[in-house]
Amino acid sequence: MWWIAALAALLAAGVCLHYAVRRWIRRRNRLREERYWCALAEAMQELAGQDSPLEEVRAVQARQRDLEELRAAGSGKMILMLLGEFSSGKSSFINALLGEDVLTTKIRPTTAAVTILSYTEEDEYAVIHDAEEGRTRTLKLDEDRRNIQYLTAMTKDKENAEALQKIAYVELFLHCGILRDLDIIDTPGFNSGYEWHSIATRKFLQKADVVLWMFHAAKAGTRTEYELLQETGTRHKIAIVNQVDRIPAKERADAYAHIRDEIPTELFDQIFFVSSKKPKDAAPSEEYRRIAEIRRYLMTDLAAQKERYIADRKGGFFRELLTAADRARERLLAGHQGLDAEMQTLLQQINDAERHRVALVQAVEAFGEYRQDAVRAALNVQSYLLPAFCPHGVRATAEKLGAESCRIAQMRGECTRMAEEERALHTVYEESVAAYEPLRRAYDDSPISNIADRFWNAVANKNFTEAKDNLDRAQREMESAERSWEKANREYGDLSRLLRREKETFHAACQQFVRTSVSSQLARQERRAQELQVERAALQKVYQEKNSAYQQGMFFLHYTAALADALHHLLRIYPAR
Ligand SMILES: Nc1nc2c(ncn2[C@@H]2O[C@H](COP(=O)(O)OP(=O)(O)OP(=O)(O)O)[C@@H](O)[C@H]2O)c(=O)[nH]1
Ligand SMILES: [Mg+2]
Repeated sequence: MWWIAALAALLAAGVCLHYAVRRWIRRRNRLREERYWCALAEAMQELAGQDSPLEEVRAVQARQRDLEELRAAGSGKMILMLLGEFSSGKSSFINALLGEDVLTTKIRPTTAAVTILSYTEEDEYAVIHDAEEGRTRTLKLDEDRRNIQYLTAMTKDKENAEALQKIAYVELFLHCGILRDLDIIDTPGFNSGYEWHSIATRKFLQKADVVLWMFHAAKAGTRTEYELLQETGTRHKIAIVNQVDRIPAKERADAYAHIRDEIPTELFDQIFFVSSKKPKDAAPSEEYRRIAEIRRYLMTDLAAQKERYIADRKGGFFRELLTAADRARERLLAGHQGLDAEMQTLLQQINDAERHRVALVQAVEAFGEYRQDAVRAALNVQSYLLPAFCPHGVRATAEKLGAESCRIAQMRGECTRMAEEERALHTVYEESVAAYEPLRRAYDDSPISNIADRFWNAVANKNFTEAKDNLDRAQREMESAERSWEKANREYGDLSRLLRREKETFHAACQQFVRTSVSSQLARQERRAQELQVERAALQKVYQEKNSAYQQGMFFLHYTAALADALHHLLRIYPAR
């Protein structure tokens, strides 16, 4: 027997271990999930905080709201939403589900605001969400919950009707046990004649895990807003045919078959025939008791399915978001490479423009110096031109004649003095002989030395007449030389004036050259340098724009990478189906 006990103990230990391991895995997954959800939410928030010109990035940003809703859905209870025509019995069904008359039910359109029923341990209260500016008010509920009626149901009171119109939705926090595991949303009926009811209903459709579509047994074939079912993200859709107690008992089987034909059963996962009205004096009918069955079904089977629904939804959502993030990353990377190349080109252009500009500025400065040099050089040219303009022979002759003229003038004075002393020549003979040598030397180079020689020969021969003749000839020669000198001097003066004029003309031409040709060239270069500076500034502006787009791209790349990383981890926990 001992081995049976040992086997049982082993089995029990194995089961315990199995559950312990499962618990540990779940706990670890929960912790990991929490970590990656945080990383995901943070990356999403960063991404959503910046405008992007890229459609792919905007597609990722657009999923932020879905992400928040899914996160909230993951942590919350199962959400049950009731939809259907007005007076089909939605509020009555909820009351039957709760086992208490909480909501107002009337024969005419009644529910006036989307009403969310949730659980509270504390005193019961209502939170009213106003349509305008998203304001909320909290209101404690009366003992008998009478004020629920004024918050959610239409009355004949016009003032109250107007006040109700300003309410977006109402949350009721109640003590009802079923609400521990389930949030229930009651909605105003379709075709109540109030457009805002449909608008409010649509808002909450995405949140519901299960939709109960309420049909009035007597009007089940009425055309209704089935297209709403397409709008919902709900996993489970149940058709409830209510008020079957209105059909005589013996006709019910036929009526059910007829109703099944009338309503599009393919749109629903299940169909239930119920009565939400508890008979006052008789025992609860089978159809009324069916509501308790539905409650059990909701609380057990569907609640168990909910985790799977949410896991599927998460997996699907993560996969979609990852695809969107990958697309955005691809686009960003492509743009990034393009921008990188553009920026390199721009940088090259900016540097080229700057190099070109600096070169021009240096050239202009150098040219400024060169200009002065050029003027100086141009003016210096005159000193070279002057001798070029002056025929060498004329000048040399003129200079020589000038020198001769001086010497002849001296000789002439000497000869005059000698002629005056003619009579006493014999007494001055000795002196004349003494004077002969220096005079002869002086006249050696002179063209009139022959005359002088002859003069001195005549003096030596005491032939004073011949000496006188020679002296006269010498004088004539000197006069002729003087005339030649004057002529040469005049020519030289004319030449000088001509040169001066040439010099002035040349100087003016130089100035003109500097003013027009050089200056305009310099001005052109200066202008081009300024243009280059403007071009460079424009290029720099474009570069800055590109750079900020590049930085923004880097920012998006960083956060889409963080997003993808978190999504990869989350997809390991919630594999997409
Ligand atoms: N006989 C019978 N009457 C019902 C049943 N369910 C609801 N009623 C009545 O039908 C009327 C409308 O019920 P409600 O619960 O207010 O209907 P509703 O769908 O919430 O209507 P709205 O809020 O206007 O959209 C009320 O007078 C209810 O008493 C039912 O199963 N049998
Ligand atoms: Mg109602």
